[in-house]
Amino acid sequence: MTTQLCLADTFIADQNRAAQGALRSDFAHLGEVLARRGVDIEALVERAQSFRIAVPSWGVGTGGTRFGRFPLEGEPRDIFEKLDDCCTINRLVRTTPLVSLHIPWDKTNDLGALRRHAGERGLTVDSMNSNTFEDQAGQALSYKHGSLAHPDPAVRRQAIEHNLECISIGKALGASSLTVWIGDGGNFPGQMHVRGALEAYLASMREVYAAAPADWRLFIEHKLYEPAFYSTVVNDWGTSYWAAEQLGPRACCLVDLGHHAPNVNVEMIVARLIQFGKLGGFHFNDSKYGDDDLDAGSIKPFQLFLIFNELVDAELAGVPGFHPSYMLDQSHNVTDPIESLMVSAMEVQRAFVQASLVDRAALSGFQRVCDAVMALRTLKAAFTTDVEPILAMGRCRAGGAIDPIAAYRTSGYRAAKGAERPGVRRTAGGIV
Ligand SMILES: [Mn+2]
Repeated sequence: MTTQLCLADTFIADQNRAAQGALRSDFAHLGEVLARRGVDIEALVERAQSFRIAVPSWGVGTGGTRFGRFPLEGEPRDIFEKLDDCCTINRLVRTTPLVSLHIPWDKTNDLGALRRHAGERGLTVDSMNSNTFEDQAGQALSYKHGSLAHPDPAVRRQAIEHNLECISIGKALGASSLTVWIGDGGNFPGQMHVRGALEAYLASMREVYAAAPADWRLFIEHKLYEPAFYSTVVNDWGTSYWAAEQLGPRACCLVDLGHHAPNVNVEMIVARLIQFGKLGGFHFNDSKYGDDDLDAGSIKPFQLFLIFNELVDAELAGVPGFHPSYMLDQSHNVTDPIESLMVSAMEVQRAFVQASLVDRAALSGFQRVCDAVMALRTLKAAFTTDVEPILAMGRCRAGGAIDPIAAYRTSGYRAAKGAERPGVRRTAGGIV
């Protein structure tokens, strides 16, 4: 195994050898099943291989909770080492050549070296993420009571300048979007002037929007609650949509699956944002109660499928301006983050391929005659199809692993990094 760069092609090929016979057999069988449904399995492999999703730089470190943090051996200590881990993920799953960065956590004084480091590992920076939800060492003014929506214009100015710096760093790294999530909100009724805070936020965002390059997009990420528990300034998709409309065509909405009240129909939100031309992208994860940041598909795989049903439907319908960015946003205490990110990338890809299997002509027919039973059965026929041989074949042909988790565990990567990266200092978790 090569630990200097990433996992070697020869190692992955060796790992695949034993599983290749079973995969060929499963793939041939699935091909026959799908052929009876008029579906070409090779077209689905191509679709699976075309799927791209970004991993978050903050996700390769162990996350924390309000109660504590339990570092893992060999955690990356800076953005260069984070990219090494991202490279390992991509080499095994082959769908994650994109990385989202978080400033100031990923700051470096040599952006040229960082861009080269990413390029040498086959990685591209997609979205920059600003951070005005915590204070940094040496920072002049505190974000304790807000940032872009703070009542004090001096704090707002500082938060605007931080976002402008993120854009500037992103330009040097070849990024194409800025994702803004703010922790601004109130914990007590009356603490914050609700309309005034949103006006202040919008005024701040106008400056950020104006500074973003013409070919960039500005993603607005809403969140129902946390860290503020009574109200947040950008609390839901309606507020996000309104702000994006006010800002202009390059501003759009980002949906983090964990940022809604329990039982909210997220696929409806997705469909609405598509229809209104403002769906910018996703932070995929899963949750039972709140912003749990569990691996995608852990709790509600059918919801994930239904979201992709809307996305694939919009893609096939050729909805103008439809090109959402797919990103993961998760960070854990109890798993190896590399394994969790691989699992999530594969689960989101699985939902994409399953949604691609929906017989849309049949579904449309059942919708026209109001046949709810057959409409749902049409969706379930796609959802219950085990597309794993398609995903595995796509990975294998692209040089990735048939079983990425098994290959990763066999590689000894974590233990090797434990030896290479002693003395892990505290790195911030990501709960946004
Ligand atoms: Mn997020």
